[in-house]
Amino acid sequence: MNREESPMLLIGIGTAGAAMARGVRRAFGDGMRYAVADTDAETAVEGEPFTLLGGDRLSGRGAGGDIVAGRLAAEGSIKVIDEHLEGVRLAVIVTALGGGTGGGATLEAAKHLGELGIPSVVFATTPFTFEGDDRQRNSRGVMTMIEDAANATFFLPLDKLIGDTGNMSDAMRRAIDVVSGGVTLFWRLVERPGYIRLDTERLRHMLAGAGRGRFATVTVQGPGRADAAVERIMRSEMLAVSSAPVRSTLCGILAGDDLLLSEVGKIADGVRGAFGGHTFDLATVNDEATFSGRLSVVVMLFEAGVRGEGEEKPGSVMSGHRRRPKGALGIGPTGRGRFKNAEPTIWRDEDLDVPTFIRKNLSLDL
Ligand SMILES: Nc1nc2c(ncn2[C@@H]2O[C@H](COP(=O)(O)OP(=O)(O)OP(=O)(O)O)[C@@H](O)[C@H]2O)c(=O)[nH]1
Ligand SMILES: [Mg+2]
Repeated sequence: MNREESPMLLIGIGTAGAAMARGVRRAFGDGMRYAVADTDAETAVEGEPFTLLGGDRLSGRGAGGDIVAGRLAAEGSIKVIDEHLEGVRLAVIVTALGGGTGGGATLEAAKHLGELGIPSVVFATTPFTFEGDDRQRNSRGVMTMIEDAANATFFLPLDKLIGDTGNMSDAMRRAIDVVSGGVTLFWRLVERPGYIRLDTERLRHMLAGAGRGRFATVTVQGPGRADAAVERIMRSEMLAVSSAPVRSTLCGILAGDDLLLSEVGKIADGVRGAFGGHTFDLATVNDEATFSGRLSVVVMLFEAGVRGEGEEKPGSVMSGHRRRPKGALGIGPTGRGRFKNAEPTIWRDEDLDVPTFIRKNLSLDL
C-alpha cells in the first residue's frame, strides 16, 4: 500500500511528538503516511511533510512550555494540516504532554479532525516525575480536554513506560523508542493483512466511543512464548495505570509463519480472562519477514462503552464526537448550558465537575 492510498494518517505534534512519529516511520518503513506539526520551525526536516503552527504569532520559535500559546497557535493555523488529509479515514496522533505545543495543539488538532468527521486516536506521554511540577501541571490540565475532543486516548506515563533503570541522560530517547515501537505494532496490526483482520473501518467503528484507554505491547520468543506473553501482559504496569472497569478489549497478535493455533487460543483466553470487558476483539498479523520466530502482542483496554452499552452506531463516528460514558441518571460529564465551554476543575487527575458517582463508576440503580 503506498502513502496516498492508506486511509490512516499518523500525525506527530510538538517537538517530542515529531520525534515519536519519525521513530514509527523508521520502524514501519515504506507505505506509512505521516505528517509532523510543531510551533518550532527547527523541528522541520528536509523532505518531510511538516506543518508550522502559529507562524505569525510565535514566529517559529515554539510555545515555550505555554499551553495557552500552543493552543492559540494551533487554533489559528491547524487548517494547514488539511493538505495531508485527502482520503484519510482515521488519524493517529502521537505527542508528549508537558510542553506547550504537545498539549495545546493536540487538543485543537483533535477538535479540528472531529469537525471534519475524521476520528482520532491520541497516544500521549505524560512527563517523568523528575521533570517537575510545572510540566506535570501542564500535562494534567489538558488530559480531560484532549480526552473529550478525541475518540480514543492513551496517556502513557513516562515513569512507568521505561521504569527507573538505566541512565537519566538517555531516558527520553528510550521513552521515544518504546512509544514508537508500540505505535508501530499498532500500525502493522491495521495495515498489514492477517488471518483475522483489523482494517481501518473496523477500527473506526471500534474507536467511535472508546474513550480513555490503556495500551501495552510485549514481544517474546522461544519455547513457551505464548504463556510468557500472557504473563508479561498481566504484569504490565501500563495496563495497571488505572483501575477503572474495562468495557472493551482489543488484542492483536503479530507473528511469523510459525504461529500456532494453540498459541492464538492461549493468548486470547489469557487476555480475555485477565481483563474481561463487554466486548473482546482479536486480530492477527502474519508477517514472516518481520516477526520470524518472534511474537508480539498488542493489548488495548477501553474504559468507555464502545458497542456494549447504549450501542454506538457505526455511522455516528462521522460526527467525530465520541460518546461519553453515561451514569445511571443519564448525566454525562460534559458541561451543558452555561457550563458548556467552562474549563474542567482537575484535581489529582480527576475532573471534579463530574459527579462523584460517575467518577467512581457507582451505579445508583434508579
Ligand atoms: N524524547 C524526548 N522527549 C522529550 C524531549 N524533550 C522533552 N521531551 C518530553 O516531551 C515533553 C514535551 O516536551 P516538548 O516536546 O519539548 O514540548 P513541545 O510540545 O514541543 O512544546 P513547546 O516546546 O513548549 O512548544 C516533555 O515534558 C518531556 O516529557 C527530548 O529531547 N526527547
Ligand atoms: Mg518544542
